[in-house]
Amino acid sequence: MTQNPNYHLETLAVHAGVEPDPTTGAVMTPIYQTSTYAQADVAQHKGYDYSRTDNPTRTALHGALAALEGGTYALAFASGMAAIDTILRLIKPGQHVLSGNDVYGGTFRLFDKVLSGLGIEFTFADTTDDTAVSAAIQPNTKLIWLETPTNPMLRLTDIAAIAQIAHVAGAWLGVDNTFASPALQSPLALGADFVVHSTTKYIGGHSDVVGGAIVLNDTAVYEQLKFLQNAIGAVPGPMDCFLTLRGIKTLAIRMAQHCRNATQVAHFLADHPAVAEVIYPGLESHPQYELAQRQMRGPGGMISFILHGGEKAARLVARETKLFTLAESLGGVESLIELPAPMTHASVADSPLAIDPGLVRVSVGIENAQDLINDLKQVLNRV
Ligand code: P1T
Repeated sequence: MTQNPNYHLETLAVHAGVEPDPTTGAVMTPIYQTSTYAQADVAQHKGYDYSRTDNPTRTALHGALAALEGGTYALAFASGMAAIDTILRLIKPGQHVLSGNDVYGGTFRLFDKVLSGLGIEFTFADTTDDTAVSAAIQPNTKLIWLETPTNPMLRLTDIAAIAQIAHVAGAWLGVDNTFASPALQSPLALGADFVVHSTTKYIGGHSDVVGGAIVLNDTAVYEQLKFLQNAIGAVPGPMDCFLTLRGIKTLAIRMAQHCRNATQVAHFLADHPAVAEVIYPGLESHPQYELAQRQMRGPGGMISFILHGGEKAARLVARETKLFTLAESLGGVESLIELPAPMTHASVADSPLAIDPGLVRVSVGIENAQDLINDLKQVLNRV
């Protein structure tokens, strides 16, 4: 069923990649908790041989991820960072990567502190501005890298427009689709060459597993990435693949509830006198509201906001909510709250990408919206 292009996302999320187990008929793909596989003869084996190279639970996950993103191939990794790092292994010393200037702190750290030292050139530019992207292209630009919406400023980039700029320049476009999830945005259909996810977030959806994914269409590049996946070895274990597959089944209904709840929470925040600014792609006040309507199938579950009381008030709010847990990460069923500057984005602190220390980021979960609003209200009324 994985190959049927007529199924909708809700159906793909439940079925794609998962076939009844050939030996037992088990409806859910088993956790093939094995490192190795018996072979019939020496060096003539077809099929599975070693679980770094492949594992049936991972194969099922690959099928599900490819189908969700409308791609031909998917590869799963031990983390989102491992997925991003593996794509960057396609870039050679002396080549140039043009990255968005508002990306996850860990992505910036990988580019700036690890890969720059290996001779890859990086420029950080505002990908929300086509002119700035065109101006930053160099003759050796091989990859444009962006997040949309970005973490944590929730800025949007017009994927189709940047894909065109990338392809005219002979470069690839990689899009980190973690914040939107495949339920809300399809970068490959808009011209991206790679889609990446931290499956730790909405795809896994339950804050119980760390993982990453790459989805793409090009067969030759897939073969290179598959080689790199095995050669580097940052693969997820079978249990992690199982948990991610299990999470995927409810992706569509979870995302619908994340969007509904976040919309209500964003409106509440926008109306509260303690709040100076709310950033949410579903609010008409978002500077790229029109692009959000055009490019995304929903505004998502992430909201960032700034309080009139600045950093002190932000720290109080982050500490004193009850339902919103003070924690890094996002995209799980439970609501989380954090301050990006000292937490998830500490690694950009002394760079041009530094985040306002008073910015609060919330990942709105699937609880009851009024309960979430009441929780924020009890603390906002005190700042
Ligand atoms: O944590 P990991 O699975 O390795 O994924 C890294 C990553 C990649 N891309 C985006 C957009 C991300 O947000 C992340 C991880 N982000 C957090 C842990 C966070 O709290 O923002």
